[in-house]
Amino acid sequence: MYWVYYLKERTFVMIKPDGVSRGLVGEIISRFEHKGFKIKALKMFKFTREKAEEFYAEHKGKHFFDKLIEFITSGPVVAMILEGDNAVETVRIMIGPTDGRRAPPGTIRGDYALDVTANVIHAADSKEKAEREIKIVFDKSEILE
Ligand code: D4T
Repeated sequence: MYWVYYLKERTFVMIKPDGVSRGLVGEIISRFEHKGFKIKALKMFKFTREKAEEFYAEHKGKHFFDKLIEFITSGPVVAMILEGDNAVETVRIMIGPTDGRRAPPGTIRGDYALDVTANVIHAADSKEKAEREIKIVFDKSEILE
């Protein structure tokens, strides 16, 4: 018997409206599954303006805030909770830097994004943010133990 031990860290990931409309949902989820993450929750929904402003509250007042809210409410998103060793940092490495034009090939943004707003995917950048975002998007009953 071979046992794999890992720390059960979880993170919040969201495929943005451009990723959904371009048909990248399956491809992106596959990457995370192939890497070894377990999906603990998954749903497709459309942000209301109010929820979007709550989700991105830390960016309120920044020059790109209105554009960001317009974009994230423009169509459905696919949100998920991924669990695995070092999930927060490893998923951030897999998605690449914010600006798709500068993201290295092999990262999700590097392979699929050519913009800084429409950049296909979001992932929490700390454990605290992951828990905050999970609370905003998921009901407890939607999350596997
Ligand atoms: P997210 O939160 O989507 O994973 O992005 P990052 O963590 O990589 O980047 P961020 O918090 O700096 O930005 C949040 C969100 O705003 C959009 N954005 C950002 C934008 O439209 N214009 C900009 O100039 C910046 C910096 C993209 C992601």
